[in-house]
Amino acid sequence: MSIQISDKFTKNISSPETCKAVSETLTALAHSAIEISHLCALGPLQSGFGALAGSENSDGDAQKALDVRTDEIITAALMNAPVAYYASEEQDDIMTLDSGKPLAVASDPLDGSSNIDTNVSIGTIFSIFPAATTAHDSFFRKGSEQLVGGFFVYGPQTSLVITSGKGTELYVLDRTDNVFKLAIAKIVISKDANEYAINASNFQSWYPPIRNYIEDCQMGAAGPLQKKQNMRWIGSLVADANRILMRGGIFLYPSDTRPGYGDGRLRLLYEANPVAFIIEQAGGMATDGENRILDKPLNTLHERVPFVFGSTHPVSQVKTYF
Ligand code: AFP
Repeated sequence: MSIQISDKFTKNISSPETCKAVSETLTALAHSAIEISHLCALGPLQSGFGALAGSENSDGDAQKALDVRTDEIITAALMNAPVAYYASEEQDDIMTLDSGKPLAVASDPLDGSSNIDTNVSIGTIFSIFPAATTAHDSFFRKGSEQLVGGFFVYGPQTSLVITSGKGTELYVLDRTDNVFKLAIAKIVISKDANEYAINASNFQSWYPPIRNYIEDCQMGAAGPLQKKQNMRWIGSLVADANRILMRGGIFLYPSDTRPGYGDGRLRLLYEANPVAFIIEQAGGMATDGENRILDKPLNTLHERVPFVFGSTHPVSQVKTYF
């Protein structure tokens, strides 16, 4: 057993069959995460680590060898789980594993991979839906229809943050027996916070609402926010999201004027949706700057979405700048 799933987590899942299928799928993903964490921990000791795979993903991003290897590990694991369809950042189209199975999984197998060579925490983000009658309909829906949202972090701790709609839990891998164990039964994000996360090098490309908000953050106590603000930007979504879950704050990856960034950088299906589900269940908020992420229908498999999430007060404040 690679994870001790809490009763509260499984209790929230409607039917016994779906609950069993979700538990089996989570166990398969946890087992994959243990293998992936070993690969990340080996780092440069493994040949070709961090090297480019010589291929590109759906967005034309150069794929790292570990991106591709991680996707292979997860694909193999899901083939032995009750999963009908799999959508991955690393694959152009949806994979049909077994159309008779009850679940559909979307994943960013290795988010933050541009950090692989720098020993910064990276992770695997995933979303579990009930399988629909077709592969397309299993994913082209609102994020509010997710059964489960989760992400693994490969960092000082190998951890799993997850929700099934009744609060957000933290599991940590106990390496003495290689089992993910419940560490925090209910994560609660502080309503207010004085820490913002954004890639400030894009300042010249931001549209006025975000530029004005960040200028107010930089003015701190002398400005309308009336408090000194701190800034953090790790450049790894799971690491920034994990920090915000633990100590509050706001994360912003807005749309900007750069070519290809008209809808920001992060993907709705397998990045924003699962993180938004987790953040809301921890008492926070997740929007595209103005509108709730989980209400947004998916129109293209790898579509991007401007992404603002974290403590309720600052995320609500950002809305007033639009
Ligand atoms: P990579 O997977 O290419 O490293 O991108 C990571 C990411 O999708 C997300 O984890 C970060 O929050 C964001 O991109 C960082 O983007 P910038 O490099 O533009 O700051």
